[in-house]
Amino acid sequence: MIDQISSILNDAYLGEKYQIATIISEIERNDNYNFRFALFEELNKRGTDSTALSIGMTGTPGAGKSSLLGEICKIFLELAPNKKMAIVAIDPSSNISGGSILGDRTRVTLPRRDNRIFFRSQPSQLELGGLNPYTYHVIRFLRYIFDYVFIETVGIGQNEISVSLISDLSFLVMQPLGGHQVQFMKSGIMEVPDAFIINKCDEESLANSSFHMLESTLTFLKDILPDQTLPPIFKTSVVKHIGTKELLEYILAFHKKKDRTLEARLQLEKWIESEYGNWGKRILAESRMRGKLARYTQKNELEMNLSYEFLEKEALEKIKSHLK
Ligand SMILES: Nc1nc2c(ncn2[C@@H]2O[C@H](COP(=O)(O)OP(=O)(O)OP(=O)(O)O)[C@@H](O)[C@H]2O)c(=O)[nH]1
Ligand SMILES: [Mg+2]
Repeated sequence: MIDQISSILNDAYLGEKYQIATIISEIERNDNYNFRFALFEELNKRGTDSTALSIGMTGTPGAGKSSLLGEICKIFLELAPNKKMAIVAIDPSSNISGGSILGDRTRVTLPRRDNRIFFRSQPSQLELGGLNPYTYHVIRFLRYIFDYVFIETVGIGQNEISVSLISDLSFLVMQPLGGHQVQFMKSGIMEVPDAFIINKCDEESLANSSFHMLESTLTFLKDILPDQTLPPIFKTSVVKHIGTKELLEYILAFHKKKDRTLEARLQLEKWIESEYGNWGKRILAESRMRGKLARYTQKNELEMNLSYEFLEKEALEKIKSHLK
């Protein structure tokens, strides 16, 4: 597989779905280090992922995240003629089988044949707060190939945080008068989403009352919001095609990219913690303090992307030497 990366990537850049899926399947394998190393080395030779935008769409089950994304795809093809977008939908794992329980794909029709759109579904793993351990690498890969990478997840507590870590822009999707505002406040994650979407605003009166309810909740909490400014609230209806164009225009005009260096470091830390617990995290922190890993943070962005795998290797060696 590794010796074919270059030719597979040629097709992937053209939006060939089979080849993109082949690469993702390799990334999702357990023992994927060598493949990833070669893959990101090759990707970095060809370009950067720093211009791509990753967008998180989180919300309670049934809020209409998939429907919205389906609608966004259609408008995207018209509104952004030279751009490409991918969607990664993360399904909650079934407690029983560990498999995926959502029938998402039957409900939402995407313009699948178009090479500018790519869709992928990933089963989540509950112990990691809903995100598959390989989600980060999949998103990282897709950001090289696509201009916009959407991540759909069900919001059940910690999920929002995991998703926001790999999103440049994160939305919380709600239903009108769902009482989510209160739940949301209770879970103490008020500062996480960058913007809100109230979907199913099929009727104007319902839309407006929900809008005002959310707005007053946010106004009340304004002082603790990151910039102390109110995040935007979008009112949408997929059924009546209301507000979805404005939503996509907002996304297309959004240029603030998060620091990919910081993102990589946080993801590595998260991974080390899940594999080796606090002990592993401590070793990682100690070796960084000693300057061993400092060069990681000093590299420029292009080299940076490549060096997640370098850093991972270094961290593992460090940990293994402590195990001896
Ligand atoms: N009335 C109305 N129904 C909608 C709207 N958007 C979605 N729905 C319906 O809401 C239901 C759930 O929609 P989905 O798009 O599957 O919601 P989801 O948030 O992706 O759900 P999960 O992936 O299961 O968490 C479906 O029956 C949709 O047809 C809308 O704007 N108005
Ligand atoms: Mg869905």
